[in-house]
Parts: sequence; C-alpha cells; structure tokens
Amino acid sequence: MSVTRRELITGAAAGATGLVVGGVLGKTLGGDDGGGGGGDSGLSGQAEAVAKARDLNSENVTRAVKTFVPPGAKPGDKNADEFFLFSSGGHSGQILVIGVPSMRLLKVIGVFAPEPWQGHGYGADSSDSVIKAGTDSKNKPSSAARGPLTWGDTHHPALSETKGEYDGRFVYINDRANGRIAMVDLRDFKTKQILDVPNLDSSHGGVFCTPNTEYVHISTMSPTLVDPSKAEKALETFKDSFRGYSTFLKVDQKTGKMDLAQSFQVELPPYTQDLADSGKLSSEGWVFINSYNSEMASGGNLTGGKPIEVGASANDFDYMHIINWKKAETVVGSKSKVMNGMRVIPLETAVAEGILYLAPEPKSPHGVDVHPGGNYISVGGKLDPHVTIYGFDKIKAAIDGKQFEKNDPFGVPILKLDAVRAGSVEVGLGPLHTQYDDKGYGYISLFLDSAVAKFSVGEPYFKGADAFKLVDKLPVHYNIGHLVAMEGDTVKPAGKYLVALNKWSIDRFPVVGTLKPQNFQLVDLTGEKMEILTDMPIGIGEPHYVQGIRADRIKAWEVYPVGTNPLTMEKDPNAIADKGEKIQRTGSTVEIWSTVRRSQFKPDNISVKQGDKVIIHLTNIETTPDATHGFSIPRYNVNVSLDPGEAATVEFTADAKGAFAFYCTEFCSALHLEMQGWLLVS
Ligand code: RUQ
Ligand code: CUA
Repeated sequence: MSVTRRELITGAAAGATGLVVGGVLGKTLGGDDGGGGGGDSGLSGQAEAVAKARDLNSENVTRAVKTFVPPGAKPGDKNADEFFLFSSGGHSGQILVIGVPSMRLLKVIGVFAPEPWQGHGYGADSSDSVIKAGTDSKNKPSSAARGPLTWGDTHHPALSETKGEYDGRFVYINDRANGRIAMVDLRDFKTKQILDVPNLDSSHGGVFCTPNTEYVHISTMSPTLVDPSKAEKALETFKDSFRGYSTFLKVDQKTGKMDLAQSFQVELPPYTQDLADSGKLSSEGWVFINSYNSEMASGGNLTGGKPIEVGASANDFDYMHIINWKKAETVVGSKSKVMNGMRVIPLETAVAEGILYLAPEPKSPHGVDVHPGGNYISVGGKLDPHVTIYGFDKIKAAIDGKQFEKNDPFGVPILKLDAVRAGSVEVGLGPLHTQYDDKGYGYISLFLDSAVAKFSVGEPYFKGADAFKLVDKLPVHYNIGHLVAMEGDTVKPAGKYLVALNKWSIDRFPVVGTLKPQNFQLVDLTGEKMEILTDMPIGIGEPHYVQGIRADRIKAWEVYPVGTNPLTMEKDPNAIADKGEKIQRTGSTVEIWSTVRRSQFKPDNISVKQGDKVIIHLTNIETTPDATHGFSIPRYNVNVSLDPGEAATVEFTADAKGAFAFYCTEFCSALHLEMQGWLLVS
C-alpha cells in the first residue's frame, strides 16, 4: 500500500501508518497540496518546524518519508530496505551493493581490482590466487597479457536463477576490457573465481544466467583476431580474420564456479555483439544477442577512411542473433573443435544444425530484453525513436516456415522482419534498455531524451489497440544508460521501484572537482505517473547494469564457522584453535601458525633471516559478529582482512631488512592500538 501525497499531508493515512505529520505541516507547506485536517500532535509541530527551517516543501517531505529507513530497522521490517541492488562499479572493477528504497551504499565488493579494505589482493592466498588465475594467457589467441591484470571494467551483473527467478546464491559479472567474468558467492559476498574466458578479448553486455543457472552466458564485444600473427593486415581482411563467440559457461551448482571442461562456444560473424538476454518460459532454451557494426567498419580516419562510428552506423539494420542453446548442447560433443581450451561449434555447423539465425534490428540496436512471459523481446535502436518488439511465437513460425529474407555474408539465414515483429512503440530519442514490472508494462531508457518511457507490452495484460502503447514519460538527470526495475528481468518482476542509472549528473550535486559522480535516481512506480524520489551520487566508477533483488532472498552468513577458508568455504587445513600456535623452520622456510583475537596476534614476535620464505597462517578464532581484525605488514604490501572465523595464509620472501611493526587494521577493541607485533628480518 502506498501513501499518496495528499493522504500524507492531510494525515488521512495517519491512522493506518502511525505517521503523524498532520495538519499543521499541511497548512504551512500546503501550496497546491492544500492542507488542514488530520490529527495534530507534538510530532507534527516538530516536523513542521524542521521542514520549515530546512526549506522543505510537502513534496520533499513525502519523498523523504517514502525512502527513510529508521536507525536500527531490521531486515523484514516494513520500514527497512526491501530490495538490494547489485550494481556494476564500471572501471572501478568492483560491485556495489545498495539498499532500496534508502539508496544507502551497503558494501563495495572487491572483484577485479585489489580492494584493501577487504584485504582483496593484498597478500591473502584466498584472494591473490583468484586474481592471479584471472589472467590466463593460454586462453587467448593474443599473446601474454602484461599481468596479472589488476583492474576490470565491470559491466553486467547476473544473479543466479532458479526457474527464472533470482535465488540469491551467486552473482556473476564481466570485465568489459579484458573479456573476463567473475563469480561472487552471496553467502559471504566475496569473489571466488575470475575466469579469463577463452577466445574473448573483450565483452560488453552479453552476460546473463539461463533460467536454472545451467550456464552463465558471455559473448564477445569487439570480435577476436583468430590468428594474431596476421595482425598487420588484419583490418584489411576483417571479414575473414575476426570472429565473435557466444559462450556458455557451465555452472557447478554447489560452488557456483564455472567449469571450462563442460562449457562451449558458438562461433559468430565478426559483428560487434552487444547486449544479450536469455529466453524464459515459452522461449526457454534460446538466447538473443543483438549486434551492431554489421558493416564490419574498422576506421582509418587519419588516412582517409571513415571514422568507425560513421562506418558502423551506415546500414539501416543490424542483426539480432537467435541461438538455440539446447540444440547446441546436443551437437557440441560430436561437432565442435577445441580452440584455446574451449569447445567451439564452428559457424558453418551452427548454421547447418539450425542453431543460429538472424533477425533485422533497426539502426544501431543496444538493449535486448525478454519479457517476463518469455514471448516478447524488446529491442532499443539507439538511432531509431521506436522500441521494436519481437514475438518468439513469430520467430519460431518464421524459422519453421523458412521465411528468410536472404543469408548474411557468412551464410546465416536472416528472418523477415515483418514475419517476426509483434509491434513497435514510438518512445523517444535514443532508446536503450527495457525492464518490466508486475503489471505488464515495460520501461525503456532514452539516452538522448534523458527520460524513461513506460509502455504497454502486449498480452496477457494488453490486447488490441492497447497492446503496444506509450503511457508515461519521466525526465531524468541526465543521459540515462541502463535502468533497473526490481526483479525486472525475471519471470516474476516485483514492480514498486525503478532506478535510473544516469551517466551524467551535471548540476545535481555539489562540485567535488572536475570528475563528477554518476547519478542513480530512485523512481516510484506505484502511482499512475512515475515519480522521482531521490538522487544518489555514485562516487566510484561508472555503473552499467544493475539488478535489483528482494532482500529476503539473500541468506548471507554473519560469521564463518571458525577456521573457514573463504576460497573453499570449508575448514582450512592450516586453521588452528587456541593454544595451537607455533613457529617452525625448515631450511630457509619459516612457517608460522597464528591465532588472532581481541586484542593480540599470537605469536607477536616473528624473527627471520633476510631471504627466508615466510608463510604465516592466521586464524581469527572469534565467533562474535563484526569482530574482524586486519593483519598488515608495513612495506611488504600486505593487508589481510580476517573476518570472524576466517583463516588465511600469507606468503612472501623476506627481502627487506629491518624491524616491521605488523598491526591490526580494524578498530576492533579498546586495546586495538596495542594489537600489534614485530617481524624482525636480520
Ligand atoms: S551498456 S548503457 Cu555498458 Cu549495458 Cu547499455
Ligand atoms: Cu584487532 Cu584491531
């Protein structure tokens, strides 16, 4: 139930909600909202005075009340955050976790970039090994990366699903820059795997989970040069030298990890494959990937060639790729070749086996988003003011009836647009991405208009002339890219809220230097008209996609069972209990087993010789939530977070001579400052 502005101001809803802003506020702030009526109280007088002193009008107060989460609100309370956003952190390489409707930043999860606060990539084996394994040059046609890579451009988070609904187990996210993908376990919100995806040099929007997380999908963005020894003439022979790859990474249901041995790719033409989405319900078993630059333009603007953006938008149509992955699964065992450790179904095979089809998409398409019912697929063409809606029933019929316009230059059949289009809606300039609510509406971002358009999306909610219609439009601030409606890309959207991910904030926040924050705007979807509730500056990275999940689907751990290694989520063989502490020297290796608790490391004196290999096993033996300790060694670039119960191992060569005062980096107790020790390297 939502409280309207009028109810709030007049106090009509006060009885039901216990909200007593009351009549005085109404009178003072009333304006066009009118005023008067409703119960008056001491609280209303106070609220009125505060609102007046802070120059807040009734609309501001209503919005504040809709988003305010009182201190101490417990998950599940009516006044607590009902949803979490999992947001890409863009070129910060991280994931951001944000509460809705409060729009409070709850966590930054270190993924591709080392993150000292969590000890991600600063000496602990459990994270260092993940970052290191994430740069695997054997997987790429191009030669060795100058790794390990320590940053990523996170773009598209994909929450794991069961029967097309988020299940709160894992979240995957891609690195746009380096063609990689990572997995975060939502039991402890930590990165467990970074996979350098074979044959992918880059990847943009092609990330999603299939409806039961059988696979997580990722595709190329810029196509890959298959034989790097041909780099010199590669752009002149673009059509033959480059290929795209649609990748299905098999997910281990217990650990969430992706298993290359059971994964496969479908080879694609060297267009720029962009956003992608999974079929669901009636379209389950299929995936849809749009593309641009079917012109295969490669630039050359200094030597008389067309700039890439001109060459790449010359054609009126690009192509949606329609892939039957259930069919591909049956073919991959016998008809694939192995390339850089990955089974690949060649393009000709994909065509011959009926695995790959194309459908025309208007002018520089970007988003492709499957409707909760599974039948409709919305595509925004950046240079076309319409959203084009395809019907999967029509696509199936067109494939069965061989309604092809022609083949593309690689022999892939192109379906007739008229045969597969279910409708189109003129929405405005620069349509990009669509999300859905629980009432049959779609919401599409309009980059050039800086707006969100709401439109009806066919059956079962809308029929006949109402089937595909623009119903509302809301200006946002500014240059919106993605948008997210709560659970808005699942089979059961939650509606209620939408967040606009605006690339520019211009005048919305105080000037904090020349690099400005992005702007997340929370939009209320419960009324007839969409309404902005609040702005949230994003001061880290440039988020691309975000998914919004019901908070109660996440079952995160508060503490680890004592001795847990976060990488395996099992007891670490080197974890020790109280009194198990020891130091052991074998040749030039010194191995230390240390307990960590409020307020000491034991042992607190470690003496080694210069050049020794030092291995320190740390076990935080605390079981109290939040009793986290840090372990840092100055000058050795070591900073480990030891959450309650966590076990970690730090290994290094003691090459710097001196006395190094290691210390706890978390203010854990009254004697936190005393929680230190000495590493002597002589
Ligand atoms: S994208 S702003 Cu990087 Cu998903 Cu469309
Ligand atoms: Cu332990 Cu501070």
